[in-house]
Amino acid sequence: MTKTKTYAPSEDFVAKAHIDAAKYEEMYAASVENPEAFWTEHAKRIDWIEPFKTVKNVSFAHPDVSIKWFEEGQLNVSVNCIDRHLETRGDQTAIIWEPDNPDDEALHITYRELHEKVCRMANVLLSQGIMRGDRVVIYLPMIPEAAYAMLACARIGAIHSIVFAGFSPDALANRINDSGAKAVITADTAPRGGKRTALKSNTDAALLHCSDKVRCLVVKHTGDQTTWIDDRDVDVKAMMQQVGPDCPPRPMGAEDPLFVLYTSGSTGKPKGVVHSSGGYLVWAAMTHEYVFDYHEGDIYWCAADVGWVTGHSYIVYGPLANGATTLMFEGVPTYPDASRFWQTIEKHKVNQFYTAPTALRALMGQGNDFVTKSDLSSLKVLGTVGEPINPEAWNWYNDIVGKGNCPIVDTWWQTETGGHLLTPLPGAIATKPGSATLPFFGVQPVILDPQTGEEITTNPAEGVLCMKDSWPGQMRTVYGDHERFVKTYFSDYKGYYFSGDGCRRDEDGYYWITGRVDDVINVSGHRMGTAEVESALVAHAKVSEAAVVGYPHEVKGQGIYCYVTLMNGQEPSEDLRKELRDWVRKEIGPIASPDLIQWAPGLPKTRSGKIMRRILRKIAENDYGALGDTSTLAEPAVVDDLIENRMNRS
Ligand code: 6R9
Repeated sequence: MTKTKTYAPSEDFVAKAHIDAAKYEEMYAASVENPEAFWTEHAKRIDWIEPFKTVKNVSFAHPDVSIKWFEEGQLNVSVNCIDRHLETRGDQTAIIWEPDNPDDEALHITYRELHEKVCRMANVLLSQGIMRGDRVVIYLPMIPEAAYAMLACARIGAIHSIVFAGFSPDALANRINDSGAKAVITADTAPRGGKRTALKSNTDAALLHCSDKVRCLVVKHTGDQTTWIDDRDVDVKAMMQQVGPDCPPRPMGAEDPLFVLYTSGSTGKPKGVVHSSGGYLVWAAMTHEYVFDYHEGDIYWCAADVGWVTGHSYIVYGPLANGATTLMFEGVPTYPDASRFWQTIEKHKVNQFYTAPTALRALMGQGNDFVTKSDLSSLKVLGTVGEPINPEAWNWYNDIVGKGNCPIVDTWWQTETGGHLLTPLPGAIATKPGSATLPFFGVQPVILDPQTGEEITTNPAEGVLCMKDSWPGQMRTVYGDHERFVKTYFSDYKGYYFSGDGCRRDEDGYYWITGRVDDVINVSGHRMGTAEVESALVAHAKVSEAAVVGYPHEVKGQGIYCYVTLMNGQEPSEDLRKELRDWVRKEIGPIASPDLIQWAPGLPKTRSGKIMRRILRKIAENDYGALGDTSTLAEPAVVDDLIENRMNRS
């Protein structure tokens, strides 16, 4: 095997970096040998109202999983992200907001302004009867009010649950109901790539399926006309002017939930991932500083959406806890044209830039001129997240965007982990294209043999990726269903946290994620349960059965491949294909839109009636020569038909 090329940071970079190779070794050893001492020290990076006494109180033992960090400690997350910076950097920009249309004016919101906006928003929530522990659903586009709303909840101890603005009314209603939210905060309409999404009317449609007690708080962002229900809807901006500019922060326990974020799993119903206040904030802030090598005065941009965990940890909580200037981008990478990212970096002199491989692949296909016409000399560190990055995209990012001068941090983590777990530290760890390299402080990854569940301790190794012990940013439970938490993450491999990802460790101990080992697919860096798409399809009157798998897709990483069996008497047609595609978009949202729909007179099943997904995956991958063991198939002829009519012939 040829050895992969490694890329070491320049001497100049290392000299200025927070952490160099020796420091990484030393700190990593300390973090796993004596976690109590290590975290006592590093938890000091946030301000505590009451100190904690117990650093770590964790059991991964099935079935009594319990995860607690910094118990007895009290803090307020919004104070850590705002108030404590006022004295030293009240006039520094906290948030740069770059609107969808580059001709519209960007906003520079200082920490002092942020304080006032968040206090006013918190007072609006209080005026609506929202109290400590209540859930508030946020269904907002990438506008500053999304950050105000998150921090306002944190200020009064309410638990926010953000629903990505691309989700459908049904998906929104399910999340409002599952979390038992008292209010939803939305906007009139949302511009994105020059088009508008009707968020308020989506919310109206969702609320038809929710308790009529749910309040609807509307940010009038574009001023577009919407319906208005007088005794339910609240004009947030108008109300913010009426309430006071100050709101005392509520001291919260370290283990009090900060937010719930729904994410896809291998069953049809998304799980509400619950994150803590203390441990989560320590983790988000510390990883943000070290992984991006963030220094005082830097301009930092994470181009994710606040609807995903990346936006929570690395647009809002991590950067603001560190007193950073964080850029919030309302638009898309290809509007008005494919130079938008690079023009925005030039315009705001961005130092650290963080995006997903799918965006890089899409932009790479547009040619280099869009990049080279922009002045990117401010860049110091480039990051990726969300899916494995293919070496072509990595090299393009490194050579064309970073001009070979910017370390690339390929950060592996999950909604469940709260922040980065496997990642290079840019001044410390030489990178290899496609590898998330080594564990962050306190993280103890193991590779288990999927059959025996035994740890593989030698290199190279391949198997499933688990964690041996907890880290402060770990999720604590599934909202309202601790049993599901235990079953999903701690029952297949007892005593470990199971990530759901396959992984390889090379001879240098570097980790290479190979993708999900469960029925979760990764479409443009977004997690999608195949079961969710299946249940949407079978909810259509003309569909009798459906099976959904992923297949390799040049830009999206994975595409959505659907096998559909129609009800008796229904004829397949192009129109029906379109109808089903639109149906899934309506049921879940555009991100779940099927790429390929194959009509399947029958699905390959075992004699006990289980769909043999392994076979369906192979056919979708156009790799039908190697179907493996088909001896348990009830009706082998079904497979021949599927192969003959396969949709992906590339
Ligand atoms: C942060 C986020 C988590 C899943 C995860 C894995 C994939 C994320 C990755 C990566 C390879 C990386 N993933 N980062 N795979 N390399 N650097 O994306 O959270 O939406 O919960 O997805 O994404 O499969 O298990 P989430």
